[in-house]
Amino acid sequence: ASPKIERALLSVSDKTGLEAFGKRLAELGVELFSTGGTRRCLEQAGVAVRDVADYTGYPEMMDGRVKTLHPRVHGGLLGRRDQAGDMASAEEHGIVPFELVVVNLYPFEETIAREGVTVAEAIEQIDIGGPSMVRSSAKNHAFVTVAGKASQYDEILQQIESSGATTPELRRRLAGEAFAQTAAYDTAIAAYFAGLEGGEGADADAVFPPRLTSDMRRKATLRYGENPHQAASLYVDPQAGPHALVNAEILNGKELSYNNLLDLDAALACARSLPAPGVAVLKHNNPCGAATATTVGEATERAWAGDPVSAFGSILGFNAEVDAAAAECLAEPGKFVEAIVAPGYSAEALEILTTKPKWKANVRLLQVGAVEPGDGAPLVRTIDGGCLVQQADDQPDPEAEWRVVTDTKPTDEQLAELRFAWAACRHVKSNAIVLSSNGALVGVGAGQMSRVDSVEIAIRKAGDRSTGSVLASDAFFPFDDGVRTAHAAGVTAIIQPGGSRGDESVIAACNELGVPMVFTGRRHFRH
Ligand code: 93A
Repeated sequence: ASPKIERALLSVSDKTGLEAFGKRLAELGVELFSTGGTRRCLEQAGVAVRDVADYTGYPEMMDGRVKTLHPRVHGGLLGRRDQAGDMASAEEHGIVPFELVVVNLYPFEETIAREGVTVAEAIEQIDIGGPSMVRSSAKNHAFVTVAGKASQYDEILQQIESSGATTPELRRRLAGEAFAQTAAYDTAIAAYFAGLEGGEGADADAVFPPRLTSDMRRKATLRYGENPHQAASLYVDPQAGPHALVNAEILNGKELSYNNLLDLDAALACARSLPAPGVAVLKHNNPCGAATATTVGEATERAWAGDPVSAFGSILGFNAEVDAAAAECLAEPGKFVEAIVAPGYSAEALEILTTKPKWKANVRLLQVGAVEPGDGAPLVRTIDGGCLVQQADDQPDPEAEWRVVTDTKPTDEQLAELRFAWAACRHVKSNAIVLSSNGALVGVGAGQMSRVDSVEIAIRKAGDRSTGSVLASDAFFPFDDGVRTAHAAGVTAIIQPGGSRGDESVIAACNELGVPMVFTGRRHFRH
């Protein structure tokens, strides 16, 4: 049976919500014990509370380094109510059991984030007693409820109000959250020490600290992963901004799946790169269409037309509000979309997209409020036994570094088209080739092991539309075969990073064929 909550131990650095919580606990007849600062805060709010020092018989000492590290505290947290031996020891040593423990830790990460903090100051902010209490309580969650933040207070109060105790399910969940918190805390400390050692690790820490050391929280258990036999969850960064995908408002549709989230992420990233109003149509994490136009409706139509067969069941990313014209285009007979992410939807557009019962029941509509430019945040990918971290490839290219390497110069129209193709190309899996015309993708060759295969696929996809199009390649052409194949299909201009040993022969081929070519000097692999 769950023990009645009679005694609580509170020791918090972040005192948000403390007064109201303590007050209510006292009203419910819970006897409160606290460390110095927490006690003063509660007393100022008129809540009766006993000092832990008074209970242990030892004052806080060594500048507070030792406050709660005492058998009377830890015995009261770790003692098992159903073990006669534990209870006898408690009795013998004057130990009282605590049923509720409320602890959050010295703000180590906030401290090291401050400018000019010394190592000594950082070290003083390593909490020892707090994590010890958290871990003792979490281990003994069969009997003890452990909380660490204001957002957990209400649920605990509600349970005490209704039954005088908490449920085993709540105690176990809170224990898991508590261990996750102490683990993240120690990880941040370890990362800080790694940074002090200097060298490469220190540089990476300077680039990545906030997102990587912040503890990701599990937001949802997903139905399954990429396939039904794979278990999966969604974790979110509590520091993610209001316009992040994980914080999107879901206006319609079924639960999001693992693959939906993966594709929505790619669709949003692609939409971020496109000129507004721009629309990206994704399938299996690759754009099969993308367009920019003067209106959202037109951009939608042209993005869909990029590859209408592949677009069935696609995921769309918008960088402008979905309006009635865009919605009407998508809701036409014979079309279906899995999900859309957009800054917003007009009321009419929402109405149109949810009129048909099949759409109403299925289509996931996500609203992110605004599509902001990428911030180069760290991207983490696991590998066997570890993970790789890199900055996201979401920054615009410095166009000042582009060079026209052919005798023939691109016209202004060609240059504008090349710019669009180049913006879309980095969102296609390598080897990536895209063909575009009038601000819309007309052919995409994705994920091939040889570049010339990607060229051929892009041309085949474009069909007649390859005539007059421009081509972008995410990395250099090693040989001139790719550009010759493209020219034969009617491609009129090319953009690529350059930097191959075969550059000379590729440039020579373009000069021979009269095809202007731009080198960007920057590659956009996506593996
Ligand atoms: O310096 S400590 O590592 N030694 C301790 O024994 C100890 N006990 C609690 N830090 C300790 N705490 C921490 O003090 C708690 O984790 C909490 O963050 C803070 C609350 O102190 P106060 O109530 O004085 O504001």
